[in-house]
Amino acid sequence: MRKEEKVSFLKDPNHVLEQVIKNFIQESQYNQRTELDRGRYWEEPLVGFASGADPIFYELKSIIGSFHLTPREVIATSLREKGKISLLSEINDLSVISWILPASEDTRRSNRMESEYPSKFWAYTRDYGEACNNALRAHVVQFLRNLGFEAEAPLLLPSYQFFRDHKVGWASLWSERHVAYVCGLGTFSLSDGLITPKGVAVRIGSVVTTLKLKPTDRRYRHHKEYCLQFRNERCGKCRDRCPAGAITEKGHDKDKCYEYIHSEPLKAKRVEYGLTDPPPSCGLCQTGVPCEHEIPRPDLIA
Ligand code: B12
Ligand code: SF4
Ligand code: SF4
Repeated sequence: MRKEEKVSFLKDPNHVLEQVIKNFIQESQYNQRTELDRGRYWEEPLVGFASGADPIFYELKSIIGSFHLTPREVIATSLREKGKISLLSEINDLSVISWILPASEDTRRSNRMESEYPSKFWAYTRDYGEACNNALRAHVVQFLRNLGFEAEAPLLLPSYQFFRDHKVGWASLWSERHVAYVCGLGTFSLSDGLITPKGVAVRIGSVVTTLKLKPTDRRYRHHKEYCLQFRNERCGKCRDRCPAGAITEKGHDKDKCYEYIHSEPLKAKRVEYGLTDPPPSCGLCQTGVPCEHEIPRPDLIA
């Protein structure tokens, strides 16, 4: 980075980081759907920030479980894995960067037309679109490290894992939906999906850093505020879309969802699509619903 660029970065690091993330999605080969056609996996991202000391990160230890890492624990794990844990006592400021990658219009349209299996575009987005998300995580980390800050993408830590917890069921050491919620990017829903201003048909990424950043305002007062069902609007379209019966008035049954997306017919479908050892996908509850690509309004219920 040239001297003038560094000065502009230090003046408004939030803006520069937002541009770094948007430029990556605009320009990176990883976002080209070359495996299928000339399309793109992701549309322009949304970016949000939080202070690493935001009290919600500590509340997540009770909302999710004591295993859920705070931003400080992420940096401590990162330093420990690099044999540099002695540096931890020198660290005061911590911030979290979160981004939303909205699925492209044609991917959403194709999945909207399905009622049993994910469309080919959706299944490829789960594989190659997430590989693009991983490349973006590594890119943001490297950008910050080159400027002399500590930075880590929790999902790239060798010790990162997801598992079935006895209290909350399927969970992980770092929930990117909860982190995006803290960064002002959206709220949860009846289907469990995070509804953002670009809808629910998205994937999420995040990085923790020692750079001080201005937190994004949270424009909601309840963690399910954007979902019509929780605004007394009676929607439940995601429930009708789920082929596994995993969504009811009570919410999302993670075990039923997990079993369905790991079932033999879905595996066979992915093989038919040409994906050899693919991670599972479905996302029917995230397409063909009023929250698909925006914060839903009551008049969007068909
Ligand atoms: C485990 C996992 C699963 C499990 C369980 C999902 C779940 N509900 O947690 C299974 C296998 C079922 C699954 C399925 C899918 N997944 Co998944 N999965 C994950 C993973 C690896 C970890 C999630 C986690 O840690 N959850 C923690 C638990 C505790 O969260 P929870 O139970 O939903 O939380 C509830 C409570 O905490 C509650 N809550 C109660 N009180 C309070 C108070 C406050 C203040 C707050 C904030 C919340 C809160 O709110 C939540 C909703 O009720 C993440 C990647 C990651 N590391 O984040 C991806 C992730 C959640 N999956 C994702 C996707 C896209 C999918 C699928 C569409 C599959 C696909 N790709 O086609 C389906 C969708 C299922 C659905 N309806 O949500 C995306 C989510 C996108 C979005 N818009 O939300 C993620 C974030 C991956 C990514 N990096 O983008 N997944
Ligand atoms: S489809 Fe309706 S009920 Fe389901 S998450 Fe979206 S807004 Fe909420
Ligand atoms: S991902 Fe599929 S199985 Fe899981 S809740 Fe959504 S529609 Fe149902």
